[in-house]
Amino acid sequence: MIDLYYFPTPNGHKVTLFLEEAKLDYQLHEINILKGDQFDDEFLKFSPNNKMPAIIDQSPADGGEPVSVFESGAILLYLAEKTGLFLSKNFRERKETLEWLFWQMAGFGPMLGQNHHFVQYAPKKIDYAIERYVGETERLYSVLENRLEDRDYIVDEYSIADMATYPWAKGWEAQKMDIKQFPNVKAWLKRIEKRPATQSAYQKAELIKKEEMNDENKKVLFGNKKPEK
Ligand SMILES: N[C@@H](CCC(=O)N[C@@H](CS)C(=O)NCC(=O)O)C(=O)O
Repeated sequence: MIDLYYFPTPNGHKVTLFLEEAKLDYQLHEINILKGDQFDDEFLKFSPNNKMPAIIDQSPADGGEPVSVFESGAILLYLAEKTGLFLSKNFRERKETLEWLFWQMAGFGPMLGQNHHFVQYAPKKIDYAIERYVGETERLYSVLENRLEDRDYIVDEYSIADMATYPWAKGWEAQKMDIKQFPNVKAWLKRIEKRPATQSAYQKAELIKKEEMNDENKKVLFGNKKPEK
């Protein structure tokens, strides 16, 4: 059994995509990042960066004590190694999957995160920041577009690299991307959307109510502060 500490955001979806594909038994625990659950002492014991997702594997491969994992990329890799799924055992394909997983974790995710921040949430519209992050988003979509030329998935077979990238690319409209410029990405998004496990993962997300962002929860999320009681 896997305990998943989760909120329905792109980084959270990465893990439900895996768990649904692998049909692993798991339980969702809501970490409402708009209300400050990420600062709770109990959560910080296994997720010290005060961010979700995190997991606790109650039956780890070595048969020992439960194992906790934080950071979505580390979680995907942990689950792939636990199950033997979605990470090729072929030496070269495995290397490529990890390259693209790290590309998502170090580039695509963080840059698109800044895009979301400056385009949607920043209290002041800062043209320089918007141009910088929308431009970087466009560059990263072009990299993905080239990679998907003549391929169904990032490393041929559906893998943890796709699971990491899809939930972020799904938000292209809010990121000010013109998807017509990226036909390979558009077809790849459709391909993943159609997978039954993707549909179940996003249905799970619906179980958690996510309110519209207001000034109070912006203070929590962007001020790195536990809300005052
Ligand atoms: N690098 C981390 C990023 C996780 C992350 O940014 N999580 C956000 C939601 S998508 C969060 O929990 N934010 C709470 C906060 O910043 O206080 C990962 O991939 O797991």
